[in-house]
Amino acid sequence: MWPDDVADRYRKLGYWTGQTIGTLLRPGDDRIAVVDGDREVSYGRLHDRALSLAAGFAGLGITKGDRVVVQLPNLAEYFEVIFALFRLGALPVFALPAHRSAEIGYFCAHTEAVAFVTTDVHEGFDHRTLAAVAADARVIVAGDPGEHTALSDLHGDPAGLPPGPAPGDLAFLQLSGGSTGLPKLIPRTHDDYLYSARASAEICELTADSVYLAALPVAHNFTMSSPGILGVLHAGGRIVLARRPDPATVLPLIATERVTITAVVPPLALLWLDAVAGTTPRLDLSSLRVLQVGGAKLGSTVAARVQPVLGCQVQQVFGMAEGLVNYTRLGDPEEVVLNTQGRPISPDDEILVVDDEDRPVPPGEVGHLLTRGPYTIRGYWRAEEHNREAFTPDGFYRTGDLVRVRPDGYLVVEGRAKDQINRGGEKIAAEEVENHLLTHPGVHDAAVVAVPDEYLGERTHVFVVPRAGAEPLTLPRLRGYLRERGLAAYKIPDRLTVVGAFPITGVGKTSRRELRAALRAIQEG
Ligand code: OOB
Repeated sequence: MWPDDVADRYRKLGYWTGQTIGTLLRPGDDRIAVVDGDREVSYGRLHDRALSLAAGFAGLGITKGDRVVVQLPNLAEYFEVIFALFRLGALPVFALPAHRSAEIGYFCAHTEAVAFVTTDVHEGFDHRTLAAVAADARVIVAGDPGEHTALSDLHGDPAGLPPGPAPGDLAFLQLSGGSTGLPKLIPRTHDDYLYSARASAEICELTADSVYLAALPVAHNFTMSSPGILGVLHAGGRIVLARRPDPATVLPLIATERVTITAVVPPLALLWLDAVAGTTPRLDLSSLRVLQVGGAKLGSTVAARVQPVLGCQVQQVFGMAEGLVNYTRLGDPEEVVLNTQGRPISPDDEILVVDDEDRPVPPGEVGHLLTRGPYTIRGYWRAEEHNREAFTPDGFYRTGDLVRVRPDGYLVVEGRAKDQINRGGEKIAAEEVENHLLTHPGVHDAAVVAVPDEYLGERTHVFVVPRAGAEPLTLPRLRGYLRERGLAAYKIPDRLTVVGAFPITGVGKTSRRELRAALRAIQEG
């Protein structure tokens, strides 16, 4: 957490307003907050439902500080669940719908979760089967609960609810994209997170007339607060939920719900653009004012197609769940919007661009991005050892991104120094996948690297050294193996090369980082 003097300064500067996220709900307000298919939930009803669910959770013994793993797709229930937990001061741990037993099992165990809230069946997968790895967590299901607790049965009388959390308290744990063997958890407070959502809503010019389409998973930081669902609730606008982000689902929703702003990752932008360009007669997408694109680098050619094809502005968003978010601004010249990843939210976001020895590079040159500020964490949750590497002694977060800062203060992302694959915005930690591969009886050694991909930006390529005498390793077999281990589908390697040995790097050392770099170099020819 922030040193006291720094926290005082953020309060004095008005960034931290001393409110909790729950204050975004508006009792008695009949305007629609959330649209989920034919269900419409008003601000007032959401407030009431969140309180009655908080009472239900409290009845199960869930209390302040408890962790609750939440894995819900874009459903109206998501809102009552998170606001109920916020009210209690219990901490949601935000899993993604794509996570499977490997991830959910780890989140439940690592956070010692008291409950796991999920759905019945989504995209053909029965999430109730994950109960097997939920350890001691009570399993609560939105939809058909099977043998578990039905979310809908939990609502109770909120009269005797205990006092809620303080604004400086933790609000939830968000997942890090990660570059380590096990995913790290990001502790965000009410004060810091509300600031980023509120400031983002201003930057994106949200008003009570804004209609935000949540196409990406609601629990991701982009959808949650950049400006996302919390930014919209702050502005008093309306959130429309898309169950999945494919053009056939989202384009009709944009037309019928008169959506004004939405957020996508670059491959989705491309998919939507191609779908709209190929559609006759065209749907009426005239309500759309802003298409936000982030999570991975957007090519300027794709960016340039947004205005002519969709008839709206493109906004580049370069953010991270650890904090710092950069936006191009709505009135920015085309050159800026097409070629940069934006500038920070806050005048008090501190940006350092340094070389390998943490020395500042000359202005305008590429280097490692370090950052500190009023909504960037000072450490991962319960990860003291890793924090010593991931943060500088004076509290800067090492983003792992390589950037340059233009004279106008806008950032351009030039690459990455972390051992991560950014597969169309979905982050994969090389080491995490390698560790799973190393448990395979036929695998002696494994290295996972990113390879460039026209559509996704990057895909995963795994190099494997087989164990002598083992059955031949094939991509389908390894993929099947990883799926059986319960790894999320997006982490399962796209390509495989079996090699006799790994190249010895220049210094004769085989650090995994150098090995990955060497393999990537071979791969790229
Ligand atoms: C967002 O958050 P995360 O935590 O899933 O991933 C953060 C990482 C960044 O460190 C960077 O490596 C990459 O994703 N990234 C981008 C980018 N936006 C994110 N790289 C290049 N260009 C961009 N525009 O991805 C996230 C969080 C909040 C808002 C938007 C994205």
